Amino acid sequence: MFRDALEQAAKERQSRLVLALDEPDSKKAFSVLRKTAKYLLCVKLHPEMPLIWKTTHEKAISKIKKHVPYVILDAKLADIGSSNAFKSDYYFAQGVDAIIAHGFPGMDSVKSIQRDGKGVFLLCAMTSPGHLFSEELAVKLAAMGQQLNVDGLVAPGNQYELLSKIHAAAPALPIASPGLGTQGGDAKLAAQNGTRYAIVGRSILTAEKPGIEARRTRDAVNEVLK
Ligand code: O7M
Repeated sequence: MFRDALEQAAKERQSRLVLALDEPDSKKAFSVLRKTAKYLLCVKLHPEMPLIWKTTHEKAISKIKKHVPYVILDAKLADIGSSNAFKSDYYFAQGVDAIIAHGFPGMDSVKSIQRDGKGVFLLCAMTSPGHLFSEELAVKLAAMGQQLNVDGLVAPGNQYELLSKIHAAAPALPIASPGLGTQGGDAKLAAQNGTRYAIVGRSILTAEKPGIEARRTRDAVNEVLK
């Protein structure tokens, strides 16, 4: 399963840090990637980013994979099964290794993204203020992820109580958490509450020394999850 491959890579690279490559200037994006790659596990990419960089998904993904082993696509798919299926067919064919999906359209919609050797992460709650994911819904989504045996969950690294409830509802599934740094979450506290992979964008992308910031975040998670 992709889940096992990711965990293996985390051990080999001694990093559980996922860089959110949310930088519209491609030169700057790849400069940060080069400076931080040795501290990273992999990259999370928004599907629009290759278009913003005026390139193709295939080219952008293969360029990223010269630096890190995996690209997780933050597509947040939330459609009916047949539409989720053709979207994920397309993205996997471009070299994406895993796709992030919403669960609220139901189990069949998520199932239609699952492929042998490819990953699916199920989003259980969001980091944004005023989000509408109640604790009840978040826990239900986590249980759905466990039932579907997805590769992991996405849960907010800036809401520790909710994060730990999501972790308790699906203890077998690794959690990837955004919401760290710029959005207020602390990587070490998140790891203590169930985060296994830290997703970080702006606090690294805008740092004067991105490598130092990446190393600091990587070390904070590793302190808890050695
Ligand atoms: O570290 P930041 O705040 O600059 O970036 C966080 C990244 O995580 C950014 O790419 C967001 O789109 C994404 N994200 C959230 O910030 N909050 C969420 O609840 C969910 C995500 C996400 O990755 O969803 C899969």
